[in-house]
This record gives sequence, structure tokens and C-alpha cells, in this order.
Amino acid sequence: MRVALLQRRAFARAVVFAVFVIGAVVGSAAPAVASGPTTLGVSGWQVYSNTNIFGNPDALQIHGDPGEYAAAPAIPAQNDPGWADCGPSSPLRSSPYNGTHPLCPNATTIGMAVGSILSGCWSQLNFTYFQALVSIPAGTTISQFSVNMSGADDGARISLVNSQYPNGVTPSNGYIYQLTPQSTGNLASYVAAGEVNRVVITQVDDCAVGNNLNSAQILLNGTVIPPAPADTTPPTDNPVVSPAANGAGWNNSDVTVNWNWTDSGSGIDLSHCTQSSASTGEGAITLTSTCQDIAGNQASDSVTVHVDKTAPTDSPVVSPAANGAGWNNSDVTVNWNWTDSGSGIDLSHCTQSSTSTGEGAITLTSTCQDIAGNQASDSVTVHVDKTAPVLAYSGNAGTYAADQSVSISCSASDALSGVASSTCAAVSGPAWSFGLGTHTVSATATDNAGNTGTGSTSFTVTVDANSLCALVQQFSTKAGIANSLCVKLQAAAAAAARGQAKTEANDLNAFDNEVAAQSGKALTADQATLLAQFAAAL
Ligand SMILES: [Ca+2]
Ligand SMILES: [Ca+2]
Ligand SMILES: [Ca+2]
Ligand SMILES: [Ca+2]
Repeated sequence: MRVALLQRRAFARAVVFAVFVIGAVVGSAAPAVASGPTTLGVSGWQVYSNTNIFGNPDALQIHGDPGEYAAAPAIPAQNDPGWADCGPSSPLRSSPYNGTHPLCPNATTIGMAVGSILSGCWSQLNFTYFQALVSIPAGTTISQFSVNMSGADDGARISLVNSQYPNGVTPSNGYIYQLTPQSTGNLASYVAAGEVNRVVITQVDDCAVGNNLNSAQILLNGTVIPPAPADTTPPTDNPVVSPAANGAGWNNSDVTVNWNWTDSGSGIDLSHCTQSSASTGEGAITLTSTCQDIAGNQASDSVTVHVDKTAPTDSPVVSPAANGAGWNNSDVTVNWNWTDSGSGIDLSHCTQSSTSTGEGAITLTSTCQDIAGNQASDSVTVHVDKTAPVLAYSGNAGTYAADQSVSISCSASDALSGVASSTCAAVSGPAWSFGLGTHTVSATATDNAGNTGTGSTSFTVTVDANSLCALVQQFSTKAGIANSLCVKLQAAAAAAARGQAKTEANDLNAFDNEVAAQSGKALTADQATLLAQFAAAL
């Protein structure tokens, strides 16, 4: 009686404890979610044998009490290599009893009945794990789900992993132990249709001599789920490249392939399927995905993408080349010489050459696109001056009397490249010094672009009696001589005005004689010669 009372109190406590273990992390990847199975079925059980012995943290002497699982190691991941198929050749466990007996000789029901590796009861614990994969087609109504067990020595709990509980859940009504039925409660709310649900049993042994889980079967809506039909067909895929290649088959950014694996039988095993792959780098890149269904059939697929992320580059050549001062004096053509090491340049989207028009600083621009759609642009500024410098003479009176002064200035200007060199020179001096008659001066100027301009101007030097008289007055060192010579010139002019050519000739002859007489005296010899020449022109 006293034991019975203790057990009732412990049962109440265990229920409270169980509430807290809902959602316990079981350390496993979620099984397949997408592209779910089409046939209801359950895989054979697998076993994970753990021969470690743990201290029992649970003071209650109830076989399989939920408090004992606080000592249990984490549930092994679904693909942990320690899992072994149940069946006649399942692993043996070294133990003092039934040491040669397979751990779980029946893949459908487990059928574990081996000796305990513990010594005594209550103080030591040993845990054994079993897992099965339940494929439930989409659209299946799930009103009841349970794991029905028998001969559980000493207890067991159920954990479920699916898309709803990717980290696993251990429902409070998923425990069986002394004083409870050998079947879980209804776990329907923890199960998902349209995918593979992983069912894990953690079996605990807390007392020698036996260590048993005679039978474990999974029920859906009151019926034992049948073994999954043989699935010998590997998954198939429907790869979608994103972003899609352009019409020429090229991408200009990294590419992602979503493989879209589906499996018509047991469903794909997400933990063994590459869902998407992303390219890195450039060039022809082959992306590969492998995928396995729950039955272990494997498929693989590859997609080759062509990625070019690098824009074309150019090597512009200016023709004709600018001179040393950076100027051209004719229209300039730039050959851009675009190249592309990836997809190649798209000629229909590349300016191959550009030619300037007009003058000044002219910026020529070219854009170029490669086949993958990467665009580049470049500019070259050329300096064009086609206009020659302008030469201008100023201050030219046109006609100068012999005693006047000539002062003509010359300027060269260039509005674009500027004057580089010029022969432009001022013309200045006494009119007599240029000699009688018409004189033409000219000059050239070259700009920095190499254009040459020319300019010229003309003036005429004349003489009459008055201007020759003025010249005599400038030359003669003696005023009396100058006066005498001027009287002769004025007399000649008066005679000419009267039409008396003979008298005029006599007067000029007298002028010449006096000039000759004064050569080397009041006049220099050169002055005398020049005055005689000018008088002859009257
Ligand atoms: Ca036992
Ligand atoms: Ca398949
Ligand atoms: Ca490129
Ligand atoms: Ca110019």
C-alpha cells in the first residue's frame, strides 16, 4: 500500500514535468518539406546504440519516469553515421545477458529484448534511440497519430521532427512508463501532412536485468501505417536560373539556380539535397546539385551558366596625333579599339570611331556594351584650331610727303591656339629714307596648331617743291644755304604753274648746281645725292 501511494504522487509530479519538455531541442535537421511524398508509408526502424551509463537524476522509483530523461544525451541527428537498420543483422550489444542477440531484430516492430548493462535498479540509466520516417501525402486528414508500444522496459518517449517543429518536439503525452498505457496519447497536432515526419523513440533502461522494447508501431487514424512501398526512382529536378540569361546566353551578375527537386515516391530528403546554388566568379561556370530521396535513391544535375561582370575596355588612338603643343589643325578621328575578355563586345552597341567637327576643345565620347550587357564609356578631348592667325597693320597714312614720318605698327593675333611665331614688324622712319614711290611690307605668323597667316600693307612716298624745301631745311647745316635752295625750288614751282617749262628747268638746274656745290659742306654727300634725285622727280 505504501508503495502504491508513493507511485500515485510521483505520477502527478511526472505530468507536470512533462509539460516543460514540450519543444525540447533534439538536435536534428528537419526532414523533407517541399515536394512531399505521394504514398503513405513508414520506413523501417533504425537504432542508435548508446552504451554509456548515466547517473539517475530522478529520485522517484518509477520505471521509465519522465524525470529520468534529464540525463539523456542529445538525440543524434537524422544522418548521424551511428544509426543502423533494425533487422536480423542489427548491432549486438555487449552485456552480461543475451550478449549475442541483435539489438532490434525486426525492422517493422523493433523487437528489442536484450540484457541490461546496468547493475541494479534506479541508480543507473542507459538510453537507446530508434527512428523511423513517416511519409504522409499532402491532403491527408490527420485526426489521430500515435506510437503503440508493448513490453517497454523500462520506459520510452516520442519526439517528432517536421516543418512545424524543425528543432523537434517532445509532446507531454508522448511518454510511456510504469503506470501508463503502452501507447502514446494522440499526437496528431504535432504531425504534418505533405511531408516526411521523423519519429524518434528514446528508450530508457533504469533497472537490470531486462532491457526491452518488444514492439513499436505507428498508427494514423487508428490504423497501423504500412511499410513505405519500394521506391527505386530517384528525385527529378526542374532547375530555374535566376536571373535568366539574356538572349545570347549570358548573365552579367552572379546567378542562382533553384533546383526544384521533386520525388514521386518517398519524397526528397532535404538534408541530402542542394536546394539552390549560386555562381561566383566569371566565365563558363557549371553548378551541380545532388539530391536523395528518403529511400536513398540519388540524382544529380548540372547547369552551366555564362557570367561576365566586367565591362569592355578601350584603347583610344587619336588620328592625326596632336602636335607637341597638344593641338590639331584639322578634324580629328578617334579609333576607340574596344575589347572585352568575357562575352565579347556587342558591335551594334559600340561606337567604333568618332570624328570631331568644328574647332576648340572638343570632347568625343564612345559607349560600348558587351554581349552580357555590361556597359562602359570613355571620352577624349581634342584641341582643334583650323584658323590661321590674323596680321593687322595700323597707322598707315597711305601717302607720305618726303619730309613726313612713317609709323606703321603690326600686330598678329590668334583666338584659338595662340600665336607661336611671327615676322610681324613695325615700319617707321622718315618718309625720304624709304625712297620715292610705293613700298609694300608683309609678314607671316604661325599659331600653335601650325596654321600660318600672312598680311601686307603699302604706302607711297611723294615729293613736291614744299616738301623738298622742308627736307633741305632739315639737312642743311646753314640756314642761308637752305633759304637759297628753297627760293630756287619755289621759283621753279611758280614757273611750272605758269606753264613756263624752260624757266622751271633753269631754276631746277640752278638748285642742282647749288646742291652739288654744298656737297661735303652744308650738306653731306649722301644728302646732296638724295636731294638731286628727289628734285629730278619734280
Ligand atoms: Ca530494465
Ligand atoms: Ca523516389
Ligand atoms: Ca565583359
Ligand atoms: Ca588659330
